[in-house]
This record gives sequence, C-alpha cells and structure tokens, in this order.
Amino acid sequence: MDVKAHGAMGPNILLTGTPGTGKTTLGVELSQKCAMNYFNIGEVAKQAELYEGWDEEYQCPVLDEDRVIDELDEGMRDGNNIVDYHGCDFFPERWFDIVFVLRTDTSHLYDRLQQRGYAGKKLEDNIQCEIFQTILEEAKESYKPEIVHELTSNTPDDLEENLEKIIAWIEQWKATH
Ligand code: DAT
Repeated sequence: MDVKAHGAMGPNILLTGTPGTGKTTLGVELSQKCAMNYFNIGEVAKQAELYEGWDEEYQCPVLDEDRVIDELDEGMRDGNNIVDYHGCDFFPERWFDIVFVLRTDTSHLYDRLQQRGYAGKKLEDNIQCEIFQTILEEAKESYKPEIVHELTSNTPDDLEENLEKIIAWIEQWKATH
C-alpha cells in the first residue's frame, strides 16, 4: 500500500481551470456530499489579506503565493481537502492526490463571464486562456500527467456526471488507503 504524506481521512483534490468553468459550483457541492474541507484560494486570500501589491493592468490585488501556502500547509497534511483556484503552478506538488482541470466551450464561458460582469480585455483574456488550454498545460507541467484529468463543464448534466465520477474516485481512494 502507498504511504501517503497526509492522513487517511481522505484525499486532497485540486479543482483548477479558467475562471467561470465551474470550479466553485463543483467544489462546494462535492465538499458537502463528501464531508471534505473546501478552500477557495481567492476567498482564503481575501479573508487573511494574503496579498503582495496591486496589479495595475487587471486592477486587482496580487496574491502572496508563499503566504497562501503557509496558511494551508498544515491542513493539507491531514488530507480530506478540496482546493479551488484558477492557477496551479505554485502549490507544492506533494499537496495533491488528483488534479481536475475543468473545461468549458467558449460560447458557454463567454455568457458566464459576461453575466459575472467581465468585459473588454478581462473577458477576452479569460476566453483566450480557455482556447489556448493555458491551465491544462500548467497542470501538466506542474503535476505527474497521470494524476491530471480534464472534466467537461458545459451543462448541468456535466456537473452531475463530474460529481459522480469524482465521488466514485474518492470511494476507491478510501478503499485503498
Ligand atoms: P469558477 O469557480 O470556475 O469561476 P463558478 O462555479 O463560479 O466558476 O461558475 C460560473 C457560473 O457558471 C455560475 O453561474 C454557475 C455556472 N456553472 C458552473 N458549472 C456549470 C455547469 N456544469 N453547467 C452550467 N452552468 C454552470
């Protein structure tokens, strides 16, 4: 049996992907169904003010990645966590047992981001991020390819299917750890 760095309560799961692909919707539901801890990195940073300056181009605070890691590291060692963020290259590789990259077709994503109030360069940059598979490439470069999985996230049916798939994977993980 594998000896894991973290406890056997449950695996650590990373949900990543372009903003608007459905990470939070999936993560919150999964955490409730599976009694797991859920960490939205944007919210964690806001609560604890884990920032290091201001991004003039996007008019938003810059995440202090080292302090985010310090904040969460102890809890991650215990396992049973879901992390949600639109980037993935700065987390310690050892944190995650599996990485899901959510993918959404441009037309769906465009509508979702517009509804969120995104416009102009911010909207276009996020659409391009999805078209160029930026986060998928980042995930493949940052983690072992065999733990990185793409999930289609276009429709409510996709959401249900993804929940079922991940829950089945968690059950399997628990049975073998
Ligand atoms: P993210 O956390 O990746 O930024 P979100 O969970 O906030 O994305 O979802 C963005 C919007 O899209 C929100 O209004 C819910 C909706 N949504 C999420 N997943 C969906 C899916 N599979 N089908 C249809 N709509 C979805």
